[in-house]
Formats: sequence, structure tokens, C-alpha cells
Amino acid sequence: MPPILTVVIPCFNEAANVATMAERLDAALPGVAWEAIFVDDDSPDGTAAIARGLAARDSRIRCIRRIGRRGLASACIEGMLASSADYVAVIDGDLQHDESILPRMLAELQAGRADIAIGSRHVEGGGATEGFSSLRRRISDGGTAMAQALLPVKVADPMSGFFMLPRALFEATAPSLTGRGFKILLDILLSADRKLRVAEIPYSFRPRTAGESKLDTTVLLEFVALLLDKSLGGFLPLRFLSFAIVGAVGVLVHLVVLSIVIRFAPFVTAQWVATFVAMTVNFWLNNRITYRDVKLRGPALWRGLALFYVVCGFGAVANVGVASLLLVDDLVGWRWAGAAGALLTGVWNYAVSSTLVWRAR
Ligand SMILES: Nc1nc2c(ncn2[C@@H]2O[C@H](COP(=O)(O)OP(=O)(O)OP(=O)(O)O)[C@@H](O)[C@H]2O)c(=O)[nH]1
Ligand SMILES: [Mg+2]
Repeated sequence: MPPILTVVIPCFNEAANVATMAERLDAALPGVAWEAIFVDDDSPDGTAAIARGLAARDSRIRCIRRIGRRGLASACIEGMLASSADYVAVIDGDLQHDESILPRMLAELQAGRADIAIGSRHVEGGGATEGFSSLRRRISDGGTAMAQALLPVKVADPMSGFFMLPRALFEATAPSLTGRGFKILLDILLSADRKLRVAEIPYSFRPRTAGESKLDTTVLLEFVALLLDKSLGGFLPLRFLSFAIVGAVGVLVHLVVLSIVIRFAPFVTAQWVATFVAMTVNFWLNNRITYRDVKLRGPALWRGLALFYVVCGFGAVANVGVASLLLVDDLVGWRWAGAAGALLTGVWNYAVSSTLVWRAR
């Protein structure tokens, strides 16, 4: 029997949880033709190998192993796009979501009572008492309030990572998704071309018993970026925005370093030192934030840095060239000439470094 429900399980370093996850799905979905797709970003702990071991014995289980990529949202998207079932669900691979509500989620959708069913901590009967520090709770509440302000529909737990929807609806929405960061449900709710009817099913968020959390501060940045992208209607590419902000930080770094070094060295030397420091800081920040999903590591990191110097070097030459041209013909004042040069360099550095240095999409 072909599956009617695909359960997508994003995993990173969840080797200790994979087998239990599969057993629990089996127990939770009697009488439902289901399949599970583990989407692993090449975890060093061998998560993918364990999932494949299970898949070799059980045809309902599959595994997608992504190499050189990171990202919860994009992992979920690729898992759902690999499905041919009528319904797709996403559930964390760390056993924190309660799989026993999956049949109720499916029933809501099959009865046509909702377009999307969400496992919710914030409706009557749900909860997240354990496993949350007070700081995390406050950040989470703040994020929920911000998300709710933007959402066209009322959702108590828009930050949930546990949900189910008809595959056709997902496929229709997929091209509009931002696809970055941790909040795939929010991305779907904000990208759908109509108000979705939501059914929230309560569950208790369980504490983690094995493996560790992948949340960090950049996740927060990505959350803000997602909201920004959706409220701007996707007008400016997120990466470019991030690259530009990092560039602005680079200018500050440059000025600070210049003002220090110029006390001991002639201007030209100080300017060179400041340029190198600023480029290096820019590279590091871009690798951590702008290109986090395709982050360079090991030898590729050093190759990337060298290439980044070269790309920015060309950018600088073009900058001065264009600015001087505009000045010579007396077309504009020096301020506009300078700004035009800087803008050109920004776009050049972005376009070339995202294709050559990070090979991002
Ligand atoms: N494929 C993939 N999965 C990821 C990535 N980051 C996190 N995950 C998985 O997504 C699920 C949720 O991540 P967690 O780190 O548990 O995040 P959380 O549940 O919000 O936070 P905790 O309460 O701290 O566990 C887990 O199954 C992770 O293994 C990633 O970059 N790629
Ligand atoms: Mg978790």
C-alpha cells in the first residue's frame, strides 16, 4: 500500500534517538499507511547510517543525507518535497514532540476541518513545563508575540515545529518559502497565498533525554530575518541584506583600526592594515551568519578567505575606478561619486563571493 502520510524527521546528531523515533511512530499510527523520512545534514555521530540501517529492514523508512548543508527549515522542505503521499507532517527527531497526536492531526485534515494541523503547547491541554530556562521562555514568548502580530490567522503556537498539512498545499506554497532558519511552520503560514484554517492540537513538549540542542544565537537572527523578509514581501534578498549589514559593521571596524594604527604608522600602512582586518572580520561574520547554511570549515575555510581577499580587492579597484570616472567628467560631486563606487563594490562583492566563495544558491 502506498503511504498516505509522510512523516519528515529533521535530524542533526540524533543517532541516539533514531530507532526509538521509528518505534514510536509505528506504535502511534496503527492502521495508517505511513512512511518516515529522516533528513540528516551529514551528522558526525552517524545518524544517517543508523536511519539507513532501519530503512534496510523496513520499507516505510527512508533517509536523505545532505552534504555540505545545514538548516532545519531547508531540511524539512526537502523531506516534504520527497513525499508522494496525500499528507505530510514534520516532527523533531529528538523525541520532544508527542507523536501520539499524529492520528488526531490526520483526522482533522481528512475531515476537511482545517488546512493545517499544528501540535501546540499553548492551547488548553498543551504545555511546555520542563526543559525551558526562564530566558528561553521569555525569548520564545517575545518571538511568538512578534509572529502573531504579522500572521493573518490566529495561532497560539506559531513557533511550533510539529505540524501536518496536505502535500498539495505544501507543494503550492513551497516556491514562496524563505526556507532559512528554524521556523518552517511560520514560514509556511506567512507564505501561503490565502489564510489557512488552523487546527491546534494540544501536546506536552517533552524534555530532551538524549543528544543536545542545536539552538544558538544565530537562530534568533534568522528568526528576525524571516519576519523581515516576509514583511518586505521578499523584495530584498535576505542574503544581500545580511551581507550589507555585515559590510556596515566592516566599515566601523575599519575606522576603529585605522584610528589606532595611524598613531604608530604612516597613513598608507594604517589604511592597509585596517583594510585587511576589516576584510577578515567581514569574511568571518559572513561565514557565520550570511552563509551559515553553507558554512566553510577546515581547509575550505582558508581557501575561501584567500578568494574573498581577491574578490574584495577587485571590488576596491572597481570602486576607485568608477568614482574617479564620475569625478573626472565632473558629472557629480565627490560624495555621489564615492557612494556610487561603494554601491558598485557592495553589489560586486556580494554577487561574486556568493557564487565563487560560498557557492550559495
Ligand atoms: N537536518 C537538520 N536537522 C536539524 C538541524 N538543526 C536542528 N535539527 C533537528 O531539528 C530538531 C529540533 O532541533 P532542536 O535543537 O532540538 O531544537 P528545539 O527542540 O527547538 O530546542 P531544544 O528544546 O533545545 O531541543 C531536532 O530533531 C534536531 O536534530 C539542521 O541544521 N539540519
Ligand atoms: Mg529539541
